[in-house]
Amino acid sequence: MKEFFPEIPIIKYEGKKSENPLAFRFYDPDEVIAGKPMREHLKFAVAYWHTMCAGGTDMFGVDTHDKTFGTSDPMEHAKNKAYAIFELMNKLSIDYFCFHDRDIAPEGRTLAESNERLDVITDLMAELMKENGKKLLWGTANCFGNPRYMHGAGTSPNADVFAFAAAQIKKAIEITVKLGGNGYVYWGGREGYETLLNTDMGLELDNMAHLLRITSEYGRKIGFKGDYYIEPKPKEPTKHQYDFDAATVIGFLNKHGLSKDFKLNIEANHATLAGHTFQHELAMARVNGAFGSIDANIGDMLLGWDTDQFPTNIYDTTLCMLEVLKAGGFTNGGLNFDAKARRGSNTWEDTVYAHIAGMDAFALGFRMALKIMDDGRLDTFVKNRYASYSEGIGKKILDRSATIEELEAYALQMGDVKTNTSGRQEYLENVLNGILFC
Ligand code: XUL
Ligand code: CO
Repeated sequence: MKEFFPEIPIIKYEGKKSENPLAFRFYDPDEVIAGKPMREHLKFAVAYWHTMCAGGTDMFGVDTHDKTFGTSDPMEHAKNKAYAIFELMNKLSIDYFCFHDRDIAPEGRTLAESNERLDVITDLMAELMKENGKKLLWGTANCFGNPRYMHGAGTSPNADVFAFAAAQIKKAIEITVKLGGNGYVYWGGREGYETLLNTDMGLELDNMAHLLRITSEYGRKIGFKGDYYIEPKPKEPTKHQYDFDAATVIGFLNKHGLSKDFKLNIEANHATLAGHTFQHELAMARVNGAFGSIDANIGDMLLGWDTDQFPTNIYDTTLCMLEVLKAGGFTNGGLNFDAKARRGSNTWEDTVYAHIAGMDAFALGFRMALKIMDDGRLDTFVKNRYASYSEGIGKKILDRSATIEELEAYALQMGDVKTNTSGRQEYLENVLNGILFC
């Protein structure tokens, strides 16, 4: 196999005292914790679009990180990226990757040419996956980058665009199935609007549901056994994205009879853009039976956009992993680093440092989440807080046997609520700190 990063060694676990920047301090892939190796609990994935494609371009300047892989020929470039991502995954002990169709093979002049290019690259990928023992966490279609999608894909006012998007997604599902993908993601790229002065919202939402239905049914027909995910995001690129947050998407799926076949891919930075915590979005997915996968990153609270930074905040990763454990762990999902090194961090060493930082942050968060569960104080507190539902009128409310008349008679006889116990928020925050740092 061609080597693209001879300067990067295989990253090993050296324990928390290590000061070697090219080593893990908390992530020990083969350490068995809670019944299985850490790599199976965390299921890290490399995001093709950031790690192999994005070179740091922003509104004010061109790429700072050279990702040409030594060629200007588009297909040669695509092949080199494939070799390079497997080398990186091997060196970082990452078992999974995720891609958009256009990340792995450049778009051709026609849909047929684009599809042929995908066939060539996915043949190579299938070989590389086998050779290196790597798996596809999920695939997706980029139905937002090309100018044809300027008004959306499934929600475009132009029926030709809807047809093109359907065909593009069909092919993206086919290659996901070909590569044994565990999941397929729909992120509503430009599915939203800028102004209602030019928008038929009802028609757009119904069309979006129709596109999800026909493409997901097609996937099942050709043998897709994995999970479909919707990835909520409230804004960017459009002002009003239809898949605003977990609750909105769950309501939409229920309305259109799609909830049986769709789960959610929760992204940390999308949660905070929606005015929620990462933990809130994960909990909302979990309590609705829709928890699926995670795009692991973090935003900057001082900036109002999707900065897609590598996650290094231990509170965030701990509370995230606590939710994952409460959901029973990942099944088909995992932790995909939908994250990029900063524009100023423009070397491959930086990309590797960034992945190490994210993996160690999640590994530490996972260890801490288990510690919180073992400790039990937070869980016990929550259980006791709802103790009034375990007997008397509360029990009758919970088993739904109390009628409205019975509740009224109870309230009349009570006169008023006599006690309301403290929520003890500050005490609990301190308990959490104690578990994390003592
Ligand atoms: C965009 C985003 C996407 C999806 C896949 O904000 O998160 O990269 O994860 O289309
Ligand atoms: Co994402």
